[in-house]
Amino acid sequence: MLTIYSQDHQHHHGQSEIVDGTIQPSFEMPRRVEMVLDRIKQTALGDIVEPADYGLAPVLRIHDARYVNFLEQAWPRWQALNRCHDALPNAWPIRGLRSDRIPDDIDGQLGFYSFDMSTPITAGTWPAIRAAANVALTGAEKLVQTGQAVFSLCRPPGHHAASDYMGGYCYFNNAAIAAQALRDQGARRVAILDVDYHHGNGTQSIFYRRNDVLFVSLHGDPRNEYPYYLGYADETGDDDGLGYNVNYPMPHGTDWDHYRLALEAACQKIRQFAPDALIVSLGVDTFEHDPISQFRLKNDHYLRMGELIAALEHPTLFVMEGGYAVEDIGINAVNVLAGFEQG
Ligand code: OKP
Ligand code: ZN
Repeated sequence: MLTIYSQDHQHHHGQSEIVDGTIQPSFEMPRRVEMVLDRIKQTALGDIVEPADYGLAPVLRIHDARYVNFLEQAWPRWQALNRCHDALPNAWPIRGLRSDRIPDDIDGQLGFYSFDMSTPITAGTWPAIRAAANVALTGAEKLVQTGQAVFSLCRPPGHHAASDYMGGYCYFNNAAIAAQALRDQGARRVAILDVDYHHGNGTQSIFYRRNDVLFVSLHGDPRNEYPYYLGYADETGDDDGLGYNVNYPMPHGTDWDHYRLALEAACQKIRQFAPDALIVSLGVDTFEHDPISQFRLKNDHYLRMGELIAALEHPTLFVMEGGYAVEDIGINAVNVLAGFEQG
């Protein structure tokens, strides 16, 4: 399988996040994708190529122009204030506060364009998120050209980012940008299967009123798992999109036997939709030893996951999302891809 990778992700390295009420080093670190890249080379999965540059036009098909401009300008504005740590928000426009006015102040804007404080903006964030979008877009283009499955090794991840807000380590929604690019290149229907441990709230929000992009997600139940405020089974889409959003929330402790049943049901929904292309938001934080997650999948289960996805027989683009058990992230991610190729 062809892999798309850019080393520009290395410039994005957030210093810290809040865990248990205290400041900790961020779980979302450059080594994550370097481990995946090493495993691809070790197992000779296939060629690794750099992305092309598509500019901002395909990003703006998904993201609000003011949000994109904010992301581009945030670091220089922060720096102009002589602030030397990562830019982080500290206030948000929740219930009863005004969200129809965008403040001028950088701190006000950081909160306006985010839903949590796990998306630090650093000196290298803008080039890294542009590269990640290009990695996804190059994957989409190669898929169209060859009809063969492609792996877009994106970092930072994307599925928590909506049209105009960041959160959960995500800035641009790489999978959504790729899905829209596939639509714009002639795919009539695109399905997105999100197997990351966390609900893909951003992807769901982006396509919630559309029937041309089916969103199917398997994840920790938002009753007791991040991102908490979206991902319930009764979220089935609105307007034209009614019936084109499918959530499978599962409890802490979910093992492969349970997970597999949900994945088979998810695959059945995708089969019925008969998409021209499938995008897999590939997070491997469902792993038993993931430090921030509560499912119990083991290394070999990722091979089975790949086989089940392959059985759909759709042109498939894999887009990297989460996975924080760094020593195993390469094994687990590449197991999905190898299982897919053998399946
Ligand atoms: C990103 B992706 C958990 C705190 C949650 C943010 C998690 C973002 C996950 N104790 N912090 O979906 O892997
Ligand atoms: Zn996740």
